[in-house]
Amino acid sequence: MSKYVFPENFVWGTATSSYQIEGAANEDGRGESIWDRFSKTPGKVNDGSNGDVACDHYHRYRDDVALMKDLGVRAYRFSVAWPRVLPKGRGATNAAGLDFYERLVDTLLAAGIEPYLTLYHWDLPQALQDEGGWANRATAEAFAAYADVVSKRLGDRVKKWITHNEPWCAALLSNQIGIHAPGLRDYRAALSVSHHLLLSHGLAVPVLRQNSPGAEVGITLNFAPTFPASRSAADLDAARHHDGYFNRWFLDPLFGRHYPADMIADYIEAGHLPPEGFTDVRPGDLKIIAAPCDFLGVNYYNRTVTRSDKVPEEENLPRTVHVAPRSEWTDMEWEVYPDALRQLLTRLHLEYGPAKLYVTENGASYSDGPDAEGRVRDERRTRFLRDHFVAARRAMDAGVPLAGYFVWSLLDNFEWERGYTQRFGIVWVDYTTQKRIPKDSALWYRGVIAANAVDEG
Ligand code: GBH
Repeated sequence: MSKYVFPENFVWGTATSSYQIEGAANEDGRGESIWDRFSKTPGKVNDGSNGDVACDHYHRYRDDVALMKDLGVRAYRFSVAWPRVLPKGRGATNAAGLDFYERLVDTLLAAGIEPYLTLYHWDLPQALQDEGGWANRATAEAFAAYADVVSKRLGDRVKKWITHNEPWCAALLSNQIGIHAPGLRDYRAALSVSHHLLLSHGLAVPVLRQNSPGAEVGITLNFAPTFPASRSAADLDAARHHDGYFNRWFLDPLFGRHYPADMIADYIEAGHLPPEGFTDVRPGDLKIIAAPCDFLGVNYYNRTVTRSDKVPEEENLPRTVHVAPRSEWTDMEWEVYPDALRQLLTRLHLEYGPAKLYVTENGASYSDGPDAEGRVRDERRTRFLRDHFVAARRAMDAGVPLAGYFVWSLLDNFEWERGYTQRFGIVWVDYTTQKRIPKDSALWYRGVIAANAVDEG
């Protein structure tokens, strides 16, 4: 058995997001978000649920912070609901909304837990969607103004800022694939959205620096490390495209390059961009987007094995080629593949060189609930986390400047289009009583934090 020791000051944390846990959707002047609208549209969320109550964190935040303190968690990544602060997206601020986040931040600081504040985890004010949402360039300006309001109020106490969570999801999953709010299926518009999200990030960075002196500012991307199913030219090309679609499309402009030329060409060919190319990009935009950041946030859940379906099976290697080595699936039907995290972190370090990285999300959905004694024996989650912590530690051995790790999630919560059917928490939530029960994985995590080390089982 090997022991993996982490550097002193390594940031062990947990993560959540506003719409997934807060509830109190119609209280204290909160405006409507696109997720309220979407989840209340029949057929969009598979159990017909929504975030009206969720984990009732808006009322129970003190208990939830106490829970984290008890686990020894050093940092907490949460998001601010834009429509709580600016119910119409711009203009009049809602004092009660800002007050809530101030109380949360002060409670965290009093508990010795450092807040990592995400400004946008997908709950766009519906009023802005009614004006075209992120497909409308003006939304990027509105975001910078929102960042200004939040950081003016909290910038003296919050010193870690994340502009966006997973712009791939907010752009493509939401506007091309259409399974997240606002639920549109328009590839060209989705690409406009991606640009305006990145632009809004770039516009917000100097605002945050100005209002929060000495703060670290960054962005969180989701990654789908891509493995070709075979060494056939077709599969390699499919992997290139997939990597471009999920990963490079966002990384390249953030790190001072242009949007990837191979992807622009693919999109023009497919009719997703006009023949003139990516016309949303105006002179000066790329410079704004590439504003230097202090860290890159990495959300990692699973890898993707890519196989071209352009080529008939007889002329390629078998479709089943990638099936054999997989060991396990989570309840999301995502493959468990920890080594891809090591490879991903190494690649980001070598190809893009962010000053610092945090794993801002990693975790697993498993349905294990309380047994007769009220104990939640979620060994699979403990194993999942342990193997991913080890993978991250190995990347650090290879020189990756990884500064922290946030487990997704502190609580079971509203898992978007899957409603309450998927449980990612290290703490069980009984949605009838709102009782919380730390699962075995949470108790194990407490031990990891206390020892600042992981034992490989
Ligand atoms: C995160 O998104 C979110 O930030 C968080 O709110 C959410 O609760 C959490 O993860 C759990 O879902 O091609 O089918 O293999 C996850 C983003 C992007 C991860 C797509 C899986 C590949 C799916 N996801 N990705 S698949």
